[in-house]
Amino acid sequence: MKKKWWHKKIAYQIYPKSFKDSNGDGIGDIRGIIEKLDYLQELGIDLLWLSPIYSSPLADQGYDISDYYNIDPRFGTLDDLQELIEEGKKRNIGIVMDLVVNHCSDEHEWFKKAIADPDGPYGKFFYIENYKKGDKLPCNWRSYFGGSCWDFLPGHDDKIYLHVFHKKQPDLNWENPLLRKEIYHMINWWLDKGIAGFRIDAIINIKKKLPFQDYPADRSDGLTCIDNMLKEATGIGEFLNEMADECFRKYDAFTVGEVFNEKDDELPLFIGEHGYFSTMFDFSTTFIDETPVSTVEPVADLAEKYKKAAFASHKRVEGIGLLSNIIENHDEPRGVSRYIKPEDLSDKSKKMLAGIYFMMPGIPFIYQGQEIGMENLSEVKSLAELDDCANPHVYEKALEDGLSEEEALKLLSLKSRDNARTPFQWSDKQYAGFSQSKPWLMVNPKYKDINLAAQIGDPHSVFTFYKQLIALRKHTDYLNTFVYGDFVPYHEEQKNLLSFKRTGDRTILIAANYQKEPQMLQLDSTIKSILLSNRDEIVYDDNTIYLDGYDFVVAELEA
Ligand code: TEU
Ligand code: CA
Repeated sequence: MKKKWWHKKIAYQIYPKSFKDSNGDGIGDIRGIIEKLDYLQELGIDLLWLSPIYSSPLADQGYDISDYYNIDPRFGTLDDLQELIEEGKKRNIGIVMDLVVNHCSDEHEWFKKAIADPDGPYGKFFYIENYKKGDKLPCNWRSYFGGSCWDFLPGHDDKIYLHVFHKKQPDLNWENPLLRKEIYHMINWWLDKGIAGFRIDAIINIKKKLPFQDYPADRSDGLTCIDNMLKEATGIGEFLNEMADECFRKYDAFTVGEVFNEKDDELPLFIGEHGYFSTMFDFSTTFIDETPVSTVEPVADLAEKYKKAAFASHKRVEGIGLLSNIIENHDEPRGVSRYIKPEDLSDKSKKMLAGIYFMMPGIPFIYQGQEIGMENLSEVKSLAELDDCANPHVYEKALEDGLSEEEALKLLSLKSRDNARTPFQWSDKQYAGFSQSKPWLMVNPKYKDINLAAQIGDPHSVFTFYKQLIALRKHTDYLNTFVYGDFVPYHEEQKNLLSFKRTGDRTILIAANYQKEPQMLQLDSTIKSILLSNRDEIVYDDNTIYLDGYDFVVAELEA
């Protein structure tokens, strides 16, 4: 693999609204991020992805942008952002902005102009169709947030527009070269400010299968999941390649795509040496608990499913490119609550999960609060307690699938995107030290036990373990092996054991006992030294490691 500057980086995702509030209005902001840059440097991260902070009505928390060239006043100003970029540079931290270009806000001036003159140039920036009440809709696609993806164009009873997400997020028409030109101009304007690159939102949706057509209904609402359309849409590569040529490649920018549903033969095009993106997220483990019918039942064989998914996706890209590894993000529940059985959740098992995904090939991304082991909400009392625009759909579908109201709320405590969006737990002080006043979203009541202040000086804390993981990955003796070494699954068939080698300049064994019962791992070469573990003393001899429940170990082997 040809070496690129970002291969060895460690990234951290900030959800600005919930990270740190600097001015006491209950909303996190850019100055709050600046305050915490030293903290992020201490942790050891190199890239900082900010979820959107552009001007926005916040219908989908900033993923609905009304001005791509400005910062929402709730988050700060362009000057604040410039300061963040400069202060980041001083600490070798590159800022990665969120690029949301499948759609904009219905309050963006393009959409306002389209409403004023649907047949004019800005009408063609969107998907607008003629429609009269009672007609058949152009297609039966279900919006990701529930309901039809068509709504009346405001002020027009004879025209509708497409939105695959929220109705305040009209889809941009990428078939229109004028729209694409505007987008590329905007991207370069940001790159000229000195940012390191972009995380690219929902990008797979920019190519629609046209003309619009129905797909078989998959629920009683008569609608169809957008995936059914995406499977048949071809030609996205022309847009992505053009964007890479016009923008990213000129700046050697770092880009990470939020890509789903890609086909095997497209992988080199997406993340190969001359790919559209530097990398893309590995979402494979987020599918292991996905069920067509809503359920609050725990997943059977969690550890085995996790192993299969993660191993397969890294094998799939071997020799092609690097994935970006996550256990959670702002759209997913907390990884520790999801991938560890509730009865087994402890600092030790949290460290094990961290160790596994960190030592796989790829670029590790830490989502804010993950490094202190933040967990899901234990209970949700009512929908009103939460915020996310995706919740009502999850709740209604649960009821439709036969769950009781109580179970539907339980499902939200397991699945809602708000689990990851509660304020960062800085301390056990009021509002978890996030703000001087009541935060926009409730603080997770677990903050008294789980907070940074309690962990920062503790050699056994989850936080300290993350620091150690980062330091180990960056250690000059091992860096090359962790970044470029082969990924060799080891005793893959041994149940609830997740073990692999990374081989290159060095031979490194990673082993995790993903269950509470002890188990042994046979060795085929002797251990030279233990590089890291989540237990004071790992027990081993020349042939065997004796793993206790949830033990995690990284060891250098004799080659
Ligand atoms: O997410 C895109 C996406 O496809 C999903 O993960 C989506 O969040 C989920 O299906 C909704 O329940 C991105 C962003 O990460 C997400 O926060 C935004 O809501 C979405 O795009 C729209 O911009
Ligand atoms: Ca604020």
